[in-house]
Amino acid sequence: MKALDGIKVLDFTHVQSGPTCTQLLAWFGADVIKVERPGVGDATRQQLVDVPGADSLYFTMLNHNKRSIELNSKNETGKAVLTRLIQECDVLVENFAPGALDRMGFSWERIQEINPRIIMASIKGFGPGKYQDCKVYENVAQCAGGSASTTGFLDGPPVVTGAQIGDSGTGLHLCVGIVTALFQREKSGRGQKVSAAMQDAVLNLARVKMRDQQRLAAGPLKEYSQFGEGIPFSEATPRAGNDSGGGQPGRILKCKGWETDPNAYTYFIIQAAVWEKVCDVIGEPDWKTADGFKSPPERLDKLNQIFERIEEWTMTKTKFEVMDVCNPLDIPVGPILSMKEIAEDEGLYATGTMVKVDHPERGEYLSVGCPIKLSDSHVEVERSPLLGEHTAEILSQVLGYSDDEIQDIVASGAVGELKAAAE
Ligand code: CAO
Repeated sequence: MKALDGIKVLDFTHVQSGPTCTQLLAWFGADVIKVERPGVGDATRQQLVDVPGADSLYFTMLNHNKRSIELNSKNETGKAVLTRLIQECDVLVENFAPGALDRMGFSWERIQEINPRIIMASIKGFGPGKYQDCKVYENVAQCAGGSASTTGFLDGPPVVTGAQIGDSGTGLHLCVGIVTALFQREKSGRGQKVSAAMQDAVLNLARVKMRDQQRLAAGPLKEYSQFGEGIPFSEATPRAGNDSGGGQPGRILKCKGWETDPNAYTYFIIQAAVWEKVCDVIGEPDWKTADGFKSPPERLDKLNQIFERIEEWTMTKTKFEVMDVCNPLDIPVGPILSMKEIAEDEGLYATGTMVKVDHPERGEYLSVGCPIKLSDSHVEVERSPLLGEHTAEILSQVLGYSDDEIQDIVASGAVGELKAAAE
C-alpha cells in the first residue's frame, strides 16, 4: 500500500516546476495521468537531447511513475475527454501561462461545476498583482524572489544558484498544498484551489534574508564578513559570499589538490562551542585564551586572518581528510561534492536517493529518486512514459470508453495514434 493509493491526478504540467510536483505525488502512490499535446508532448522531451531520437534526461528525470495520454484540449472531442478526466480525477495540476486554461474553456468555476470535489493546483510566476500575467522561468523567479540579490560576493553582480529553487522549489510547495487540501477534503467533502507563485516560493526559501533586511534597521549585521572588514552596509540585505545564513562564521576553504580540482574545497564553520578544538587542530592553541581571539565578538574583525590560518591547514588535507579529523570533534565541515562524486556514491543508491532506471529508448540512466522517505509507503522509481504510451488504456480503463467510442475519438484528431505500451 502507498500513501496516496486511489488518488487520481490529472497532470496538465510541463517543463520543470509542475512536473516535479506531480512526480512526488506519483512516488507517494497517486495515479498520475500526464496530458500532452498530440505529437508534441511536454517540450522538455526534446530539450537538451543527449541521445538522438530518445526522450531527454530533462524529461525522463522529472516524469517518473506517470502515465501519458495524448489529448488536444482545444479540439471539441478533446474537450469532452478532458471533461471526463476532470470528473474522474481528485486533483488537477497545471502550470500553464496565466489565462491558458481559461482560454481552453476550463476556468476554475467551470472545473468546480464538473467536479466539486476536485483540487485544482496551479503554479504561476507571480501571485495576483502587477506582474500576474507574466510568463516566468526559473532564473526570473530567483531574481524576483530575493535570492539573486542576496547571492554572490559583495564586490560582484547578483548570482543565481544552480539549485532550481524557482521551479523544483515551487513544485515542492505546491505538493504540500495539494496534500493538505486532500486532507481537508476528508472533512469538508469539497475541493479547493491551491496556488503557488514562483516568486513566493523563492522568497519563502530566502526567508532569512528578509530577516536580515529588518535587522539592518537596528544596525550593521555583525555576523556578515563585511562587518569585520569595516565595509559599511547599504539599505538592503547585501550579498554575503559564503557566509552562513545562521550567523555562525563559516567559509569555503581550499583543500589539498585545489590547484587542479575545482571542487577540492571544504565548508568550515567556527561556532563558539568548538573554538578551542579548532585552535588545537590548526596548531594555534594560544588563540583559545588570547585577547582579540578568545570570544566570538572579539574575533569578528579577525575572521579573514583566522580563516586564512585554517585554510593553511585544510590545504594540507583532502576535503575528506578534513572531515575525518573534524567530524569526531564536532567541528562542522562539509566537503564540496561534485555531481560526479555524488553520482558515484554507493550509499545514495542504497537509500534510493540515487537510482538507476531502464528506458526503452535510451537504455539505463541515472536519476535522483524520492528525497522524502516514508516508512510505510515505499517508493519504487519507474521510468517516465513515452508520449501517448497510455492513451488507449486511459480512455478504456480510466474513462470507460468502448472500443467504438475510442475509434471515434481517434478519428476526431483529439488524441494521437494509439500506441502499444512499451516494455
Ligand atoms: N492541447 C492543446 N493545447 C495545449 C495543450 C494541449 N494538450 N497543452 C498546452 N496547450 C496550449 C496552451 O493552451 C497554450 O495555448 P494559448 O497560448 O492559446 O493559451 C499553449 O499551448 C502554450 O502554453 P503556455 O503558454 O503555458 O506555454 P509556453 O511555452 O508559451 O510558456 C511557460 C511556458 C513555462 C513560460 C508558461 O507556461 C508559464 O509561465 N507557466 C507558469 C510558470 C511556470 O511554471 N514556469 C516554470 C516553467 S519551468 O522553467
